[in-house]
Amino acid sequence: MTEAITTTTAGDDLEALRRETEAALAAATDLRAWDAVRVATLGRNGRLTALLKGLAQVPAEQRRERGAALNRLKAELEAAIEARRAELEQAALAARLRAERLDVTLPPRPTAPGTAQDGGIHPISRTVEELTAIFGAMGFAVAEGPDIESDWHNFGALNIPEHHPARQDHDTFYLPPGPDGRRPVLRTHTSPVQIRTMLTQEPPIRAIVPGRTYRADHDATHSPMFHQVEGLVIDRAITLGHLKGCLIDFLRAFFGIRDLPVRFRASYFPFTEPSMEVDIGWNRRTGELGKGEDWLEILGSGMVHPKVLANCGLDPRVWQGFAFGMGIERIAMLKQGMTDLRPFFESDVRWLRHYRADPLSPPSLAEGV
Ligand code: 2NL
Repeated sequence: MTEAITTTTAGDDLEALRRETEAALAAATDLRAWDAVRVATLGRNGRLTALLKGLAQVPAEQRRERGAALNRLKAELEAAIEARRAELEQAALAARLRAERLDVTLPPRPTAPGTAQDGGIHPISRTVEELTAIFGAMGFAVAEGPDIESDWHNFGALNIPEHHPARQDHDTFYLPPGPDGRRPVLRTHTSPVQIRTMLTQEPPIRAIVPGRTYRADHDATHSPMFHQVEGLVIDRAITLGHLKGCLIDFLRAFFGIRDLPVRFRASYFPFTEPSMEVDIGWNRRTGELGKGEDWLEILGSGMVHPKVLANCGLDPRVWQGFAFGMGIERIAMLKQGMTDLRPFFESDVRWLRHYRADPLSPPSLAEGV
């Protein structure tokens, strides 16, 4: 071999090395095989390395030309080897991406209850899902808004003036004054979201607003952070009859009692006129809903006050509607037979395991929520 090199000037051996190396590279279909070709060519004992070492034995008059040819070949082979590496790495990556492909849209596999990895839906979230399913079927859309509100959105627009006793009743959390000198509040009800909805959307409006609300109050039935859902319907000819039908249907669907007794009782709210509190039939002694002689207050409602409509830029001679509000913890507790509100926010896993809902079984009206 060395003999052949030293006696060749035409470079046939270099041409052969090029062809053979290129063929070996093409035949190398993985990085291991590729590396073997690289070592066999450019390695310490590689064929090209041997040719370069042999240059010393080449007669002086041929050495210059052969040296240049060898250097050209070296550059070409290095480039070919590098190009093949890139190709194989690309192919390996593509194969790996194909093999490790994961469909993140597949539903999770059901796991045995009580196993470490199983999760559940918090009863507040579940109740919101149920409410949304029921009102959604009646054509209501969900609206959301900020937890930190201006005094005007939380009180003023709702016809609750500066020194109205309702402000004291709300046990409001105030924040430090903003640049305008006014103190923002943590919303004491979700009504400011309905104010924002009326300010930004053209009627007809059918919205429900589930969300967090805040009042400085803490005992077995009050938490400083709790949840409400309010509803709002605005159109040209909405009446108290619509309010009653809507709420009776909702309460019967939510509690799953087809003939649940529902009573409307005159009341007062600054933002509705007339206003009505809504009671459902139950047995005070056993706590059973739908049976017995007793009444349990469950929510507040009324026809939106003309001043509230006007505050939101709606002409009360054209538009009217109804609104209602209820506490989510309260209706969840009644449905589940819970007696204390505090565990909702204490994150005790034993309580959560007991009251959680199955994430694979969302509420549906067909089965009864
Ligand atoms: C209750 C009573 C109620 C409303 C909330 C409302 C909102 C607007 C205008 C008029 Cl923007 N009314 N909301 C109306 C009546 C009652 O809630 O006891 N909630 C727990």
